[in-house]
This record gives sequence, C-alpha cells and structure tokens, in this order.
Amino acid sequence: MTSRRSFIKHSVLSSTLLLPGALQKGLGTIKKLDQQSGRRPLIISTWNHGIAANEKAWEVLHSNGSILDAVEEGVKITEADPDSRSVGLNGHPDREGIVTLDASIMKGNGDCGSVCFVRQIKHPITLARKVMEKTPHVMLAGEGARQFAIAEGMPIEQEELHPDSEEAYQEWLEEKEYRPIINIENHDTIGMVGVDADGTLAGSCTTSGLAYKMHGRVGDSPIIGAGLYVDDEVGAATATGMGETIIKVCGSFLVVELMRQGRSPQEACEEVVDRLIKKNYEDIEDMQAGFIAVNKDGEYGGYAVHPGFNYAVHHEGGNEMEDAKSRFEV
Ligand code: SD4
Repeated sequence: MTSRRSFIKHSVLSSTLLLPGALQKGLGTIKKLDQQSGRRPLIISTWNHGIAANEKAWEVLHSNGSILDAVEEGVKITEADPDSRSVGLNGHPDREGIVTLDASIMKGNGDCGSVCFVRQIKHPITLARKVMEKTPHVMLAGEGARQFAIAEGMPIEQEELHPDSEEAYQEWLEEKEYRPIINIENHDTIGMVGVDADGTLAGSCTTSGLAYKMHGRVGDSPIIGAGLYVDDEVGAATATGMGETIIKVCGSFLVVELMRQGRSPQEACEEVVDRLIKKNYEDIEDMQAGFIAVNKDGEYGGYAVHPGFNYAVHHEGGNEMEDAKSRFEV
C-alpha cells in the first residue's frame, strides 16, 4: 500500500519535473477551469465563515465603499462572531490562557499595515488599517500595538475567555500536549481578497492564531507576503493553516509572483502548495495549509495540502462555498 508520505514524495517530485515542460508548452496546454471565467467584482474568503464575511464585504462595495473598506468590514463580521474559536477575542488562547491576535491588510498599490501578538482589541483588522494609514510603519506588535489602539480611541475589551474556549483550555491543560489536528481547532483564519469592478485589489487577514501556541508566537497572518499579498498589477492571495509552513515559502507573495509570470490563480496556488510541502516535508502529514487567490481579471483559485479546506466566493451571481482541491487525497 502506498503510504500518504510516499504519495506526497511522488506528487511533489513529479510536479517539479513536469512544471518546466508545461511552461515551455505555454498555458494553453493547461485545462481551463471554471474559476478562470473571470468576473468582476469578485470577493473570496477562507472557510465557511467566509459566507457571512463576503456578504458584508459585498454590501459595503455596493454602497460606494472601496474594495479596501469591503475587505476590512467583511472580516470584522468574523472578528465579532461569538461562535468563532479561531478569529477575534472569542478564539482559543495560547498556552498561558491568553488570547493574542494577528491581522494584516493590504492595498494593491503596496500600502499595508499589520498588528501581531495584540491583546484586548476586538477588531485587530481596523487597528492594522490604522497602522497603514496613520503611522510611518507597517507592523506594530504586542503592547505597542495595544497602546496605539488606545491612542486611536479604540475600545479595550476585558480579558476573559469565551466559556467554550475556557472549557477547551481547561481540558487541554490536563495533558498540555501540543498536537495540531488538521482542519480542527487550529484552523479557520479568515483571509479575504477581492477585486472591484475596475480591477483594483485589496486583501485582509485576521486570526487568533494556533490554539495553545507559545506565548509570543506570531503566525503568517500578519506577515505581509506570508499570510497576505496584494498587487494591483497582478492579483492578490491569502493563506490559512499552519503559519510556520507558510512563512517558510513567503506563500502569498509567491502566489502573486507566479500569477505575474502567467499562472492562473489556481495554478499558482497549486505550485506554492507543492513548494510548501517540499520545505515542510518531514511534518507535512500533520500540517494543513491552503491558499486562495484572485487575479486582476476576477479569475480565482484555491488549493490546500490536505482535503477539507473550503472557501467562499462572491460574484454577481451569488455567494457560495467551494471545496478546494488538495495535494493529498485522503
Ligand atoms: C496561524 N495561519 O496563526 C494561522 C492559523 C490559521 O486557519 O490559519 N488557521 O498560523
């Protein structure tokens, strides 16, 4: 029987060997996907909570909001969702029982802002936007980010775990073992990327990060180029999953760069997942990571290491979930 690991080895090697040939023959040799019909505006975001977030983003975009306003307001829905255990202050805590949040936002002209390891802020995405628009910096961390939020008049929330997070944390404390479980507990960051009717792009990404991470751990989501990247000349990408694997390949930046070189959003996501598997090969059986991308024309794609990743797509025709394909089959 072929083990899952040997399946990966085979598929990564074969994609490595086949890629130059495919490129030489040109993109015309690659089967057209539905995702390549290209429609604008288009907003896509990770996981099931993407539906509600997209809904809000769409409403903002169609009420004279910019695509930047749309991606900020959209993910704020998830940040405020009392049922989310992976985004916002209701999320799972770190090993010390403290919820720390990461977020980033980016415009297609290169302007960007992010916050990481921040506590007590209900809307880290708004704080990230303020970093972008009101400071000479790109990223603020921890207490500095919190102080900036206070200076900006943002409310400081009480530090209290959601009862479900508290219960899960108490259970975790019994063993204190850190074992990521694919698509469970440590996933569901919301990353959203969108293109407006004119081809202007923006993206946002916000998370409470991995459950039971070390105190001070920062994932890919607030790191421009890892969890999020946007370029008006090309397209935008965002990531979800085990941040360490994504950071190692500058995942979202790489997706955009591959689109710049002519790959469709789907092809670019697949190639970056293959690169990520190669760089994280030893532990990949336990690690999920996925990317979604949109290009300037409104074509989109998504791909993950393991099955189970899905994303919400909002276009003029509606707002629906799509299951991402993955490198592993089971
Ligand atoms: C992180 N990428 O902190 C985030 C976690 C995540 O879906 O995406 N969950 O590593």
